[in-house]
Amino acid sequence: MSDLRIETIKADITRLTTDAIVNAANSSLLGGGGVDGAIHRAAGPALLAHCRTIGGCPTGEARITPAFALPSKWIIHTVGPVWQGGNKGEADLLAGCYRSCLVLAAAHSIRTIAFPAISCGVYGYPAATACRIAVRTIKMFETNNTTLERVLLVAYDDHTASLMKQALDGAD
Ligand code: AR6
Repeated sequence: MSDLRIETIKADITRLTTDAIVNAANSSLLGGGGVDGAIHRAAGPALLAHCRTIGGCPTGEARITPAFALPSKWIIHTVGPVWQGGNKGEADLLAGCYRSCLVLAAAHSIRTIAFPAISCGVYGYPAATACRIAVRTIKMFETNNTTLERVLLVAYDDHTASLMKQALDGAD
């Protein structure tokens, strides 16, 4: 069981100074709308140039890049599932996103990491369920022998902020 400190805030993730921020990307890793667009705009064109060398990322996995012009050091790009009704493995894939990001963070001696609500925008995942999956997966992450200390769940709107708070309060 994890001894990570998990907190939630309402913020623009591109402004945060955590060691890493997570991008809710698509499998091309070549940018898009939502938080992905905001991160690419704020990081600058060097991010896209770097992402072109990666060759994409499957749903449920993650890839790490420098953060270029952003205040954080790293961006961990993950590809959430598109919500298709809940019977297409969406929950496992979403949990895989959080886990893969934490594994990469641990491998890069990251202490603090900020997650947006992966899949809860364009990809249509019901946000209350997604927030519970996020909290459960982070709590289950084994932090023995890692540098990880603190995880921020970042909401961009009031509704998502209250769902993240409920998920945290309801977690055992
Ligand atoms: N800071 C924090 N959270 C944000 C920000 C921000 N600056 N901007 C949006 N959000 P979405 P997805 C929230 O649609 O559902 C892209 O086009 C937003 O309110 O960004 O995983 C990619 O290229 C929502 O709660 O990501 C993919 O094609 C959450 O971030 C696709 O969208 C996720 O919304 C991925 O869809």
